[in-house]
Amino acid sequence: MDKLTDSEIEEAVKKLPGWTRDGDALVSDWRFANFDVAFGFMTRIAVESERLDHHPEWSNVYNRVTIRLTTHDNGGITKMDTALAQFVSDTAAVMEPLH
Ligand code: H2B
Repeated sequence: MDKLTDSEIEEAVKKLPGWTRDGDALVSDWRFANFDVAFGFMTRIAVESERLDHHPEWSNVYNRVTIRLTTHDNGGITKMDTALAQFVSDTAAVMEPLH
């Protein structure tokens, strides 16, 4: 899996609601109504991560979920990260994130 170039990452981030670039990773921060919704969001992402065999670095505090996506196998951002980021944004969109 090839690393994306700087301009490919820039283009991808423009189309990924909630995501920014932080060096070799895509990062996002989400808040929901309560822990139950936040954990449901994480569960959906966990299932998709297993399906893709591509896993997030993340943390959860009550209703807040912080996610960092990078491809460990080659130390950069790849299409696997943009694919999972898109899934995360699509999933968040139906779970009424707080702003
Ligand atoms: N997740 C992430 N984020 N990056 C990887 O390089 C990666 C992964 N590699 N999940 C996968 C698992 C690899 O270790 C297994 C063996 O396919």
